[in-house]
Amino acid sequence: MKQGKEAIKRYFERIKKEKGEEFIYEAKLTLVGDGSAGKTSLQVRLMNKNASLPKKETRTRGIEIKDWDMADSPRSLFKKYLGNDGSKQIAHIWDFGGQDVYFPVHRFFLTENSVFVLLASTRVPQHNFEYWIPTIYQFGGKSPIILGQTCHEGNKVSWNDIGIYLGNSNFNIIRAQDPPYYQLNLPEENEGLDTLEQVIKEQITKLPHFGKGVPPSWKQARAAIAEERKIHACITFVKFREMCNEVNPEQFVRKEDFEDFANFLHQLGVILWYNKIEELKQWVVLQPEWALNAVYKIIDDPDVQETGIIKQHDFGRIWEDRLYDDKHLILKKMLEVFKIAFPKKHNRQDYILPARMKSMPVEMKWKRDESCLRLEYKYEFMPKGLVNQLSAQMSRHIQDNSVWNNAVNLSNEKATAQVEEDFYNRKITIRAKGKDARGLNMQIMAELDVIINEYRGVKPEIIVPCTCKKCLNSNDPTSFKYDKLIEWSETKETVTCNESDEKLSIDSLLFEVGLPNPTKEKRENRNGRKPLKSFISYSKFDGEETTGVNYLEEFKSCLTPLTSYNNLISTWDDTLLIAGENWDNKIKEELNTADVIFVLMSNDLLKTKYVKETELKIAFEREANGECIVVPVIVRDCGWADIAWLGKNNAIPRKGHTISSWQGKFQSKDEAWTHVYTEVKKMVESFTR
Ligand SMILES: Nc1nc2c(ncn2[C@@H]2O[C@H](COP(=O)(O)OP(=O)(O)OP(=O)(O)O)[C@@H](O)[C@H]2O)c(=O)[nH]1
Ligand SMILES: [Mg+2]
Repeated sequence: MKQGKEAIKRYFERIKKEKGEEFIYEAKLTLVGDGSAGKTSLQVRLMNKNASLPKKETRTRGIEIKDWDMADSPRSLFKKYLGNDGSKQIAHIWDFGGQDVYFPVHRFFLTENSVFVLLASTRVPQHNFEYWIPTIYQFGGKSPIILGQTCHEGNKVSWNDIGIYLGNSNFNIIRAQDPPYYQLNLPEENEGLDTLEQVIKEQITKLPHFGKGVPPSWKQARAAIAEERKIHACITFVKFREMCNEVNPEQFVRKEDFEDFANFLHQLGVILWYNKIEELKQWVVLQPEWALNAVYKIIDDPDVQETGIIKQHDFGRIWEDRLYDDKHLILKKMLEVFKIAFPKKHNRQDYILPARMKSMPVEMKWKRDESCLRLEYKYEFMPKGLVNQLSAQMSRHIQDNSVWNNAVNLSNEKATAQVEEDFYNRKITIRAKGKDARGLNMQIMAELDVIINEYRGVKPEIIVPCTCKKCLNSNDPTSFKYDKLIEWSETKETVTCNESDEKLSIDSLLFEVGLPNPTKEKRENRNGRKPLKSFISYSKFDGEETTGVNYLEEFKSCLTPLTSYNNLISTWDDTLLIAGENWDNKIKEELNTADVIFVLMSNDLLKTKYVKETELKIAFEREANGECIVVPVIVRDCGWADIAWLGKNNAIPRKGHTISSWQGKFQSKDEAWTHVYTEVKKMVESFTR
């Protein structure tokens, strides 16, 4: 949000500086829906009303991106929305194969600020919107979704079950009048096409970047990129910078000048640039089809399909085309980062492609087992392939190649676990046994949390099965919702099993599976004291985008045992500001009520005006009055100690050491953070005593 605001500010500065603006009318139109839904048919007819439709047997393999000049269409309803400055008005139509083996690739190319058309055919009874709509929302955010029904043999069908999506304000579904979706019958003289085309165009004009003025230098650089992409599919970010700089050396100077422009092109659907992904941000893909089709080639390869394994020599064979010369590394990184495939544990040259693996055979499924811990995650909307992503994330722990497209067996020295996805019942079951079953369970839950956090609005309900004697041997045990157990634990200690009438301790039920019990932690919190309140002062320039490390998040994670586990201290920083809140007031309020003020020290922090004049000023005034303590945490090298009123404070980690240059002083960066943790813990304990 903050980054967004900064980017907008820079955008206006640029236009002012360059004394004028030019217009780029380009947008990304993404066609989605199951195989044979009619996506390619819509794409060809939008571009040419008389084009012949694809034959039934022709499936789109991989992805096709076509540039549709929207103003060129004879019945164009489009010109009326635009002033005509002679620019072309292009929608980059992304049309991809809808078969479900391709599903893992979606997170790769569904992006924000695109118009989505979601099609389903009346030929099949299922529209599969329970997958598509949340998936679009997860990666496309509030992008508009237009629902289209392709009427097979003219059959119109009532979709009575879509109220749940229309009623959910997260999903930006564009409603037709009645029915609330658009019906199409292209073979019958393009029935419904005009209306759909008009809605698509209306939505494109409403996209935030469409037809907005851009600095003239961007238009020049856009043209240079168009030329370059004719020659190269993928270039380094360094080369991208050089190109922009060559086009206009005065306007492309700072890091942000290149990054803002690259982000803009990514949203237009012109390039792929994954700026938030460390391993990929050094590359700019000028031809998105090149990267996506390289991945599709792997998925579609008959040998790989057979085994689900990509052998080292398969890469050479599948990507033998000169197009892929010297780009194998980045393509493999893409497979890994998007968790489509991952290296094998003992032979890291070979990769596993879970989407092409077989389902878990019945005999491999764990039987009910007394010593087995069990836990279920239930979803209202479940993203596909969560367990595949977990397999990728925890590949080091996969037990003897026991990985399937819907399940995985994981192990550490002291325990084994089986994680199974039941997509149709929207649940994931984790079972664990062995000496440290609880520990392994906790590890799996933590990894699943990381994966789920990448999906907007997906929050599973955690179900804890009853562990009374009767339920342990039953196929249908009583189960308790985790949230309910927490709620009950505030007023009572036990729950009763409906089946056996046995009483079970809530604390033990949760402890056994490794789930936290915040109520218990609160209860146990020494002397019932309230947790200390802390404020974190930091610079946003010490974040991922500029330094490659998010110091604020790393600091907060190192405090987790003190914060979320033991409730001894709480933290506040300005990422917790709510949209619309008066930020200046709120920051001052938090500063004035904090017991501890942490200052994540760096040159960027010291030079921030607001930090100097407000945050540090209040912090040291309050400290001088004995109202709080100020703790400098030195994240990056800087001369903080020479500032008189700062230098007298004891800083962490050890004097003279910083997190950014931990080498030589600590074994690892983790050790540096552990040192910070220990010092903060000592400080908290001295308060509590
Ligand atoms: N009756 C009818 N048939 C259509 C319509 N649109 C497409 N079809 C037919 O449906 C079949 C599949 O259409 P495609 O456009 O290839 O479907 P797709 O969604 O691109 O499929 P994949 O590429 O496999 O994902 C073709 O035989 C089309 O002629 C329509 O509006 N009405
Ligand atoms: Mg197609």
